[in-house]
Amino acid sequence: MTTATDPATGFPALKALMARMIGDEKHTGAATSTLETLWVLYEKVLRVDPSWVEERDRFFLSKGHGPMAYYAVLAAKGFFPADELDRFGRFRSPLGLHPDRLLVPGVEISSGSLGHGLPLAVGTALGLRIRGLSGPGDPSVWVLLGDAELDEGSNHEAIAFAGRAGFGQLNVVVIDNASASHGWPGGIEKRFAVEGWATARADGRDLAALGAAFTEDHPDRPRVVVAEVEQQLPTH
Ligand SMILES: Cc1ncc(C[n+]2csc(CCOP(=O)(O)OP(=O)(O)O)c2C)c(N)n1
Ligand SMILES: [Mg+2]
Repeated sequence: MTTATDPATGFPALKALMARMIGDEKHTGAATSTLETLWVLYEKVLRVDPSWVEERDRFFLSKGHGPMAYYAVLAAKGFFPADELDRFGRFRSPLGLHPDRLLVPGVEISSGSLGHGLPLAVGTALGLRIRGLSGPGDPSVWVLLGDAELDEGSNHEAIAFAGRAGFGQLNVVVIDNASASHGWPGGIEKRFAVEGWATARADGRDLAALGAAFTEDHPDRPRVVVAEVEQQLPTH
């Protein structure tokens, strides 16, 4: 029997972990928009744990501003002690306002400057293929982008190349909170589809819907899932 005082586990436990991060964080909206997606990825999809073996799946948080949900999920999954969350953003804390791959266990790329995660992921998929690691059971590569991040032109070269190269290992999640000022509203999937990607849209707050969307097979082409959440007006 559980009581009201038992500590929460699983997704509900993230709330308490998020609450430990306080201070001058400008991007709380951006951080919380990724919570369900990150949880489903780390709980159900990514083959990654603190042992950090070479055969692990790769996850790149490209939208590096507002990393609180990322840190909460990494702590929940044992990459570092949850006590670190109490020093989030403080002097000499490894948990900076943008993730640093040299300081935070479990972080594959340093990010914060938008527009780099997808090109890096495409290069990683190419590298895995060259090494003969692009068959069934070989590492998958996942990237999380923001809708307004697609305003960065670097993404569009990467989308075109990945589609043409048919990287079935590559998976993108775009968190769509209708914050972009350049791209056509509602047009995110079309920009990927025209380059040969498989596409899907899911409710970004629905754990089961995200789980189903993230586990669809796409052996010969990359896939994007647009995870739709409530609108967040741009903070920049
Ligand atoms: C190269 C670059 N240009 C500008 C910024 C400033 N910036 C920080 S957050 C942001 C908006 C990003 O929007 P989106 O990717 O949709 O994420 P959201 O805040 O909606 O979660 C911008 C432009 C940046 N971090 N990097
Ligand atoms: Mg956005």
